[in-house]
Amino acid sequence: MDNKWTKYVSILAFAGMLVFLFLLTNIQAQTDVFQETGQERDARMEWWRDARFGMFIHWGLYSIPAGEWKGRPVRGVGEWNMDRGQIPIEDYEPLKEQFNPAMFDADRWVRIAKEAGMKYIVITTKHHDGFCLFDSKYSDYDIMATPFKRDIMKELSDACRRHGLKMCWYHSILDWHHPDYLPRRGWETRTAEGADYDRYIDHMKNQLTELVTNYGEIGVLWFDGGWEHEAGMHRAEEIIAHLRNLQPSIIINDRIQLPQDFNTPEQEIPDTGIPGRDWETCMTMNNTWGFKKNDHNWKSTEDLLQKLADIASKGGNFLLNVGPTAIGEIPQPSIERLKEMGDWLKVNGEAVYGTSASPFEAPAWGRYTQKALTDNITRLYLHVFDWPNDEKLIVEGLSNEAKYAFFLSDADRRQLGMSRNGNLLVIHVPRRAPDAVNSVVVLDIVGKPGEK
Ligand code: FHN
Repeated sequence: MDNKWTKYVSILAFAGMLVFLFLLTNIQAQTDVFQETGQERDARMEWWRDARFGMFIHWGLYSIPAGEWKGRPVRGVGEWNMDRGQIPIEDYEPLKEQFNPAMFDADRWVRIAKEAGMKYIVITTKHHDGFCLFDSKYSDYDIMATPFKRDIMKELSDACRRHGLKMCWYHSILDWHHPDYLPRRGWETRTAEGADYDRYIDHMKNQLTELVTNYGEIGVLWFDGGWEHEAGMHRAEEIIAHLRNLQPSIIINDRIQLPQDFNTPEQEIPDTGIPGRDWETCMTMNNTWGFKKNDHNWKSTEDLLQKLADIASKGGNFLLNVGPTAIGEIPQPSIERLKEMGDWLKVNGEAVYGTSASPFEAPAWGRYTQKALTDNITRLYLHVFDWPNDEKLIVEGLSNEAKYAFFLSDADRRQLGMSRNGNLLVIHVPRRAPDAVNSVVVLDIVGKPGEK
């Protein structure tokens, strides 16, 4: 080889080495976050596991038509108004000029959540209609394009911090508005020509970067609408590594087509929880996520409280939705239910927060949760929905020594009498239930349930 060639080869080799080193450090940075130990993961998940109860907020332009279009009802959930009503972008987009929620008060919303006993708030930064509730330099279809012109995410995240709740972002991958998002809706006339899904992912990544860098610490990135493509098309690994590099403590759900930190059953409570996985049931209080003026099918507080206990007894979290109106108010029926849930939790929260799944199958009268008090004492919480009419509350299959039982609502912790027959423990309770919905009896036992 002459001198000229040797020079070229060494320059090439050197450049190759630089590229290799660059890739290596980048891959290293991206994979580091996945290499956490079980202990590190537990530490990262701790606040979320303890929290058990959070508020979901679906809010956007769809709160203006509120389940109708041009005076006609639109079927389905409110936030799907654009799709279900087959409303072309040029008709739907001008809603942004009407979005002016004069009654929006971030502190009031956060206080409602806090008083309800909720520990975190997950809000739609962008839903499937593509409208962004935050100030994004990558979109003109955002809150700054409305007469309101206030960054709602900023106000809410500041308020959450002031009141000690975790701020979390819902973000829709599905986007009916962005020109590069594919596929088009079946009913649309927009052409798909020139659209480029990969370019859409660049855009999504830019917006996610804004969301995790401009608003302080974010608890959860709650993806949704990933079902139209596989993880590879979403560049899910790259997106996740990017988010985790920017906020190493962030918790990510399973809806970008990769399992990540927790599962998200929707409108249902899995029969036996999800063994081996963290999970969170999200649920509406009526039939819609986004506000619909004619949806009055509210679940009762009793139902919601028993669902909360059921979920906790299976080791999950409850993310309960509110759909504020166009002027920025959480509907009154939601406020009432949340207040009542909060009242119950003020007395009985210990039986929910920081507990783990029941060691036993659900008894006929209700549910169990549990907590290790010391190495040697386990506290069982007996959530009694159906009060016994013979003054005997039966705990079946308990081989451990029972130390002490009392009502969680009893500040004096007066001991309830107990008797046993083998593995059957009888707790002697008064004729009337202390709480009509869920009376919690605390039962301290020796060892872990099932140990003698
Ligand atoms: O399509 C959405 C729906 O509008 C809502 O946001 C729920 C909440 O979990 N998620 C999607 C359906 O899975």
